[in-house]
Amino acid sequence: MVETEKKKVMLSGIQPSGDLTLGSYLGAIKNWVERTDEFDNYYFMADMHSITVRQDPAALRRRTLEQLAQYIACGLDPEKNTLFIQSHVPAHAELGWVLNCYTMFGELSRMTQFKDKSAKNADNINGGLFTYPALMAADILLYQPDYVPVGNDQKQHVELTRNVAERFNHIYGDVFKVPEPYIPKVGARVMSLSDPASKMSKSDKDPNGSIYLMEKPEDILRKFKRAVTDSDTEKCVRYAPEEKPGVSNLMAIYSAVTGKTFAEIEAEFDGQGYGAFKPAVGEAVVETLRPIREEAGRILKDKAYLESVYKAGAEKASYVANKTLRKVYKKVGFVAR
Ligand code: ATP
Ligand code: LTN
Repeated sequence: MVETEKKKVMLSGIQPSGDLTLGSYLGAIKNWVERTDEFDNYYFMADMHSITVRQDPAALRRRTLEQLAQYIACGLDPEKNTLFIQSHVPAHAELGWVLNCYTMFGELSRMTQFKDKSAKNADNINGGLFTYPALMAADILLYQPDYVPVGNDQKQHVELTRNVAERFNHIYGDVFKVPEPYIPKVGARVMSLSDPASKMSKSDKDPNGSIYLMEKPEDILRKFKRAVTDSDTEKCVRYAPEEKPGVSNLMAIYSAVTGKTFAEIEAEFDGQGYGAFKPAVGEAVVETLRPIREEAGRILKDKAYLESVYKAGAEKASYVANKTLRKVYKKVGFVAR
């Protein structure tokens, strides 16, 4: 017990806005799993964030539970990681409101995700989409984490969180720990199979670009066979992200799932064209995802187990979050309940 208290705190979340992809796994969840014992961990389904874009209610509920089952199937042990659903911990909404009042209109206007998402959803540029980073700051600051592992696209939100925390601390004293973003190595950026210039993403309109964790092996193999490679003349398997982004992305995926280095991969496919390489990557990915898909399927059928995990997670998370919230309420001048 004493030992866990000394561990540094790590926290992150993913929106259940689409089915998790190979990118979510290699870029985020796999790293979380590897750091389980080193940190005191909080990982959540950011369902409150996902309604900033219109969702089908039944699909949102299904994806939230599937995401939890997939977290566990990927190796996140609920005994060692606090896994919870954001909307089950009311302190997120409560601190979110307070932090809205300490986040500037100008700061929010500069967020690139807001600009991107408002361009994509021109008919629904709602207040939540605009103030989303204040809720994200609350998600983070409630747990006083040391590190927040996120992809590059979320770095700006973590910087904003730091600014809000510093502003608040400057007025009221040391209330929040100012967290560091924890950005994975460049190699962890998995690109779309149909467009190697853009990130593999769970809300991509083109289903051929993304590999989903729950996808059938034959579909995975088909997508890898059809993956865009490069139109250079040499047609050999060589790691060169600038010149050969398609092949380099496939090499990065192959390396991540087999543990082989780029030199080993180049040697393995020396003298062979892309025709041998692409199915080999597909097979390796199928074998990596097979146990995850099977385990997630089993967990999903056990509704009582899933419920026990998210209830225990919400309870543990609420305990920690409410401590911070009480401090904040007192500092800003609310009368104690
Ligand atoms: P959306 O399409 O809904 O915006 P997304 O698929 O781009 O979502 P996020 O939910 O923004 O993914 O990402 C959750 C976390 O997963 C990020 O912090 C990021 O680290 C990681 N991640 C997602 N996609 C990739 C990818 N293709 N490569 C590496 N990491 C990724
Ligand atoms: N905004 C993030 C998801 C997210 C998050 C967080 C990540 C919501 N709250 C707190 C880290 C910490 C996204 O869209 N990927």
